[in-house]
Amino acid sequence: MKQDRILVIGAGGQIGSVLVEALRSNYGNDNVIATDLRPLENQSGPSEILDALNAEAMATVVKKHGINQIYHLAAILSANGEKNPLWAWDINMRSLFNVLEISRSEGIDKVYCPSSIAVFGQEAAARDTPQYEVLIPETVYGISKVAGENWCNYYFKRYGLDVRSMRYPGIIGYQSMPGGGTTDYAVDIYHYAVRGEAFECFLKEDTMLPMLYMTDAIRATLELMEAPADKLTVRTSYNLAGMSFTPAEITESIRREAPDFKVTYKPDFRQAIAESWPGSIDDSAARRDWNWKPEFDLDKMTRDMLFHLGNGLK
Ligand code: NAD
Ligand code: AKB
Repeated sequence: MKQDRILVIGAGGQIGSVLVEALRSNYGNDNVIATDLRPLENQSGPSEILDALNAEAMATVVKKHGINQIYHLAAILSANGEKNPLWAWDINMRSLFNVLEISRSEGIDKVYCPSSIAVFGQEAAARDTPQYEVLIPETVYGISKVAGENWCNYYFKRYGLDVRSMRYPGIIGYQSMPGGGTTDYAVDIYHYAVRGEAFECFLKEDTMLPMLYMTDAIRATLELMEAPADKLTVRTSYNLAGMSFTPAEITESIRREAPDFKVTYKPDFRQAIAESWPGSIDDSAARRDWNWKPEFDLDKMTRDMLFHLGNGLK
């Protein structure tokens, strides 16, 4: 059987840094090439600096390493994107076009390009948002993800490129820090809790958002990528859900372990972004097609986060 050779683009980010290690334990350290704009440290396998906007450099890395699968994780997220919309659009779209075109021309077997719950806007159902829903996002990030999903679907239908995608909710993990999104507060809050510091939340206490623990997100990614192609009925991007909670609820969950933890609320521009997103997601298509099932709820995640960040608080 052919040995898979995997290129990860944007490998230094919140998800990439964890996914690379998971891929290396499945496929072998030397078979996963981690790349990012910035130098990657503490690597257990090969890594390179690669600007995803540089098509020629990307093609060279693909050929040099005999790559047959690409995970494209480089992107500008929701909050950072709103600070400079045309810059965010350019990076998110141009990097995706490079990945899709090189994958097509180099005969790549499988491509992974994640999307986000940011594809939804105010017109979408606010609870249990269905797989096929009106998509009118209110951030440039969301617009780029809607366009990206459709381009992935186009390359699948037109060229037979096996592109797979899921709409991650906010991802929470102890291994890495988030990179400029609206759900970042739900990672930061744990770091403040283990340091015994009060936390100022940039969202209102009752703002419910869909979230997913990193352990589940990595497993979902690997499961989707390993699923038989003929089982996949969604080639734009699968809805994915883990849990939903508000800042008040995550605070209560942390207080069950650290009763003195203090949180205040000072909503900023990210409140409007959060309010344009659904509070919960219907992921029945993912459950049906590739047996998706999350394992972590809020309290289980809290215990695991506090254990890893602070070795438990009690
Ligand atoms: P991140 O911001 O933490 O990491 C992105 C990485 O891409 C960074 O290391 C950055 O240096 C790199 N990068 C940026 N521009 C680049 C370029 N031109 N060339 C090469 N690398 C470049 O993002 P993340 O949270 O790890 O997200 C990964 C993917 O998952 C993105 O597509 C994101 O939209 C999606 N996603 C993430 C979340 C989440 O909560 N983290 C939720 C939904 C979707
Ligand atoms: C963000 O907040 O921008 C990301 C996402 C949900 O896509 N975490």
